Amino acid sequence: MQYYPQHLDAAAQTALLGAIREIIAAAPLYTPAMPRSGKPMSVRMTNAGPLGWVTDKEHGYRYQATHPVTGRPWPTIPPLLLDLWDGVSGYPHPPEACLINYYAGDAKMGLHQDRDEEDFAAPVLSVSLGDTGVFRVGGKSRKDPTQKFELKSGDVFVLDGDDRLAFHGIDRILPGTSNLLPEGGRFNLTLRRVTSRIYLNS
Ligand code: MD3
Ligand code: FE
Repeated sequence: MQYYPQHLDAAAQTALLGAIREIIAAAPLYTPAMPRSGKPMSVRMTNAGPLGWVTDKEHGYRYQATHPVTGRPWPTIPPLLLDLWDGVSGYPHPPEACLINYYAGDAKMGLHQDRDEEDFAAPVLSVSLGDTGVFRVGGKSRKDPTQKFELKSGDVFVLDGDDRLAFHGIDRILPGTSNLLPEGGRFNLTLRRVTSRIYLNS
């Protein structure tokens, strides 16, 4: 994996936050639920792009073209993020999904693999904004030892190769570690390819 600490400066973070606020105005954060149990996740989510990652009790983890609550198509991915993908992903086709996770003070995300995409050859690009997140990453088996990292506002991560299927999660966020969000908390954006099909002219 490639770690770009503080890749986005304060001005770029503010610009990106503005773009996220616009996405949320059109596609509000909603509370996803775990497959089968229906247990609500503590992280709230929305998406931008042709496809978005969603989960609910009835249909579980999946990508779909519309917001599960409003039924509308997701807003487009901001140009700033498409440029970032072009600059650091090393992948010659644009992302199809931008998942926006919002962690309020007490939110966390358990250890998991990202395997709802068809194409594991494409990297996943992550951008952190706001309060620091305590990130845990291990190996391709749940039993592998894990390492902790602090993901700070402006940090960019590119997960590719073997790391693409590593178990990972967010143990907790550290409230009061950033002034970017007046309401506190942390945004994480992940850019992904979902399908293994490449369309011309896109
Ligand atoms: C390591 N999000 O949305 S991003 C997720 O901070 C997710 O919100 C976390 O895990 C967050 O699925 C972590 C960093 C990240 C993303 C994808 C990975 C780390 C990864 C894929 C493989 C290994
Ligand atoms: Fe993940």
